[in-house]
Amino acid sequence: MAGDLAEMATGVLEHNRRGSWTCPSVGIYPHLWLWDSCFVAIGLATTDPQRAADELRAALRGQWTNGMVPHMVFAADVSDFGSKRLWQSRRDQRSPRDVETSCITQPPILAIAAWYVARALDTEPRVAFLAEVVPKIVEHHRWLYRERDIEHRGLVTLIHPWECGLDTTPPWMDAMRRGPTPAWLRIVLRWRLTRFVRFLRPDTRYLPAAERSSDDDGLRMLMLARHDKRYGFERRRLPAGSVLIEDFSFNALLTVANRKLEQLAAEADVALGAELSTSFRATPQALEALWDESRGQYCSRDVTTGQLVTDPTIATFLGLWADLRPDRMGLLVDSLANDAWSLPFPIPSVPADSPQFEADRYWKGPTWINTNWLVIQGLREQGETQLAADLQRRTLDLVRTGGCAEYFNPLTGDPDGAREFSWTAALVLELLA
Ligand code: 2M8
Repeated sequence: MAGDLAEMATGVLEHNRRGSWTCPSVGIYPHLWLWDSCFVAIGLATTDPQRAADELRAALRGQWTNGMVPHMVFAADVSDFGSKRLWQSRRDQRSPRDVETSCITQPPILAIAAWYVARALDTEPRVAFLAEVVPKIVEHHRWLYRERDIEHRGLVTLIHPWECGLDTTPPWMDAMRRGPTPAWLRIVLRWRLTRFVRFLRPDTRYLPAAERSSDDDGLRMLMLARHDKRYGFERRRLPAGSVLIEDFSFNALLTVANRKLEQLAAEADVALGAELSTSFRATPQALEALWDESRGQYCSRDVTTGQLVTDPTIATFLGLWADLRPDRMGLLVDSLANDAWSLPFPIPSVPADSPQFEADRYWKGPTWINTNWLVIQGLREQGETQLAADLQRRTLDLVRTGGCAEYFNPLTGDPDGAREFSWTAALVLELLA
């Protein structure tokens, strides 16, 4: 049985292979996405470490001279006029000259992926790999703190929901609704005219609209990207009132990545420097300020209002791997057993008792394999080996029945979204190993 599953997963990664890197899914996602490629590398490390190393090298080809690693590197042979025109990365001198990229980032799990890959490589290629990638990843972390933690609070601020990876997650959609909305967009939204421009969306050409972001959310995200573009996608230049979020899941993953990077940097003999080390130490402590006592969960903070955005989401459980305050870790583990989270096919991206829960819609309720994998690592970190093993088994069963889908209905286990999705396949390989 495990053999069949591994074979299916390997087949998906082969199908989505684009030379030295892997796209998330042929058709709907034809380019390189940063955290997707990191998950792919984590999975491939168990079967083909050299290809895994190349996957991370390909993601780093997009790195800008200021250290930023963009969330997308465009495939040269795919004409995607709309998307490339949105970013126009080459207009910024700091972007690479040989590839086109987006101008924002994504969850900072490069160091985590590099750690898994390094562990799998033999000594000689490992030394070469670390010498090549560690200085680049250090520069990326330096950029995150220099350009996105400008108040030195220890938390990185995101400027667009695409940066958090959980794109349409309720806290971000709420924050966008509060942000500045041009008059014409208010009219379009009020009269529900967005459905008339659905034909402009590439995703609904491939998948049912009911499984994707709503037209309103989609248009708001596009408009926010255009707003950010006016200010060069630079947090320092964005005017007051812009959508700015200290995102919990991003910063929790950053904490894990910082720890892995410290290990890799020591091995590769790369100095982090006092400033970066100070930032690394500040983050876990700063994350505690995002704890919402009344609901017993971690939340993101809206930098503009200074308020926590308290809609419950899967993000809180990513704190487990960050290994924050022990009493709070215990509460998180306990709340996984609550009815709203403990659905037949866990873990939903939004709990079932939330008014925003939609079982089939993208990041508003479905179960995703990457977040399950991250929670499994967190449960292991907390010494909850039985719970981790149980979630691992249920995750593998879900994919065994539904295939390597992008996400799954947490009530029925039915597959949703793209059907041959790379990070689902890759993380299955990791879980099987
Ligand atoms: C989704 O995001 C992209 C935009 O970056 C999209 O909606 O087109 C998200 O699920 C994101 O986390 C993921 O990296 C990307 C590619 O799989 O798709």
